[in-house]
Amino acid sequence: MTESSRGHQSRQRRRLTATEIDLARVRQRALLIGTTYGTDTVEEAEASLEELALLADTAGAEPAHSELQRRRTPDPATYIGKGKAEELQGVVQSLDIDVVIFDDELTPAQQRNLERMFAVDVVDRVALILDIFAQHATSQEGAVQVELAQLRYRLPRLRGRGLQLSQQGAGIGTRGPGETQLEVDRRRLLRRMQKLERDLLDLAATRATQRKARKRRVIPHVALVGYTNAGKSTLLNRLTHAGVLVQDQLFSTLDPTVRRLHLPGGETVLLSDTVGFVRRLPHQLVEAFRSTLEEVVDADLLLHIVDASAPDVDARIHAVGTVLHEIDAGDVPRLIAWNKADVADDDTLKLLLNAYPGSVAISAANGAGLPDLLTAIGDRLRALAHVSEFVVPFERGDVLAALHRAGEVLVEVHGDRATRVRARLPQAAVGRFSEYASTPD
Ligand SMILES: Nc1nc2c(ncn2[C@@H]2O[C@H](COP(=O)(O)OP(=O)(O)OP(=O)(O)O)[C@@H](O)[C@H]2O)c(=O)[nH]1
Ligand SMILES: [Mg+2]
Repeated sequence: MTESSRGHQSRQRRRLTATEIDLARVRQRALLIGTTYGTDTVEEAEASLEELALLADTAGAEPAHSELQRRRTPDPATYIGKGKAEELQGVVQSLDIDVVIFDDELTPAQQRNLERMFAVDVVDRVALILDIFAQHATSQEGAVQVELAQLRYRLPRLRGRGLQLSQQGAGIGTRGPGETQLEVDRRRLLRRMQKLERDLLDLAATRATQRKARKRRVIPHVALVGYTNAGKSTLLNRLTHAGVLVQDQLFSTLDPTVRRLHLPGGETVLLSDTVGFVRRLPHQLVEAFRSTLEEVVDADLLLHIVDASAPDVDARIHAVGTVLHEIDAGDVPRLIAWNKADVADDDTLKLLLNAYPGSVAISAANGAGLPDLLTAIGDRLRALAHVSEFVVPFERGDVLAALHRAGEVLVEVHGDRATRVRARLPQAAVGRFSEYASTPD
């Protein structure tokens, strides 16, 4: 398409009716701006900017141009330097840009100043990620969580922007369940947030009840975690035929799914899939998704799925570690699976397998390495389980049966009035039998 025909289209687009906005969204042209302020290396800033283009694409915008600014400190008024901003004004016009997306979080004042300069919408990485989540939220809980995160993000940005935004068409950073709230005053916004928080507590209570029921059955729980698009849902589907949506897009999965999985050693575990992580996942989202992410915090073992074909494997592993730490799951044991082995470089795979002892290479797509992965999961869970001794009174056959169900009974000696049992139990189950625990002689 030539520059002039595109310019013509975009002028037409601004006159589209509301019903046609969906189509117009698809063609929003984005200018992406990254900086080296928050990153250790230029490569890391570049990788982050490339990822921003993927995020923009997932949100429905067309990344038309990217700029990386190398500067030591952000400008308080315009984030990038004034000179650079003026230069980019020209780019916005010549490339017919509809939205400028910054890779870093902007202050409300910076955002306002830049919008005035560029005369188009200016959003940041946080708004972009929130926007994708808003588009992908399907369950009631997911929708409430995203709306709450959006309102928390918008609240400090509301002043002086309400009118302006209410007159804009829907675009990145302005659409989603909360958009009409921009027209109401701060008090009503806060009331809405309080209501959402209450709703979320109710929904979380239901989830907690389900989780408690699962815990009573003391089946070990393995949670899939990893960077977005690593292949978590593909793996869950392949192992359990769960039928979870798989897409070559970021943040396809927002809602947790739990399925039973049978291991080669005969054990059954629960395997759960949930939202993927990304560099600098907005803290508003992490906060809002806390109840969903409890699946991860409560797990016996985290199965960390890493896309071994990604160019920045280390940075992604680090980003996942940061989010896990943020949700208090930093101490849950982890097993790494290098996914997409079918397309990853063989030498890279070898290096990764060596660098992370106990890790396994797999392909969720073609099934390679999955038997080894299942064996590794079983081995890790057994290693994590505790061997304890119990004395169970003769008449409590039910307790004896429960011990057999909960774990692996290693030794069972029937005495006159009681049975002595040595059993390997998952950590979560030990407490349930504490009444019958015996101190080894
Ligand atoms: N070549 C190859 N592609 C894979 C493999 N596993 C997954 N994919 C592809 O990677 C993309 C992402 O897969 P998903 O399973 O949706 O990834 P996810 O980790 O659940 O992603 P989110 O839910 O978005 O966080 C899809 O296009 C899959 O087809 C694999 O082993 N090899
Ligand atoms: Mg998924």
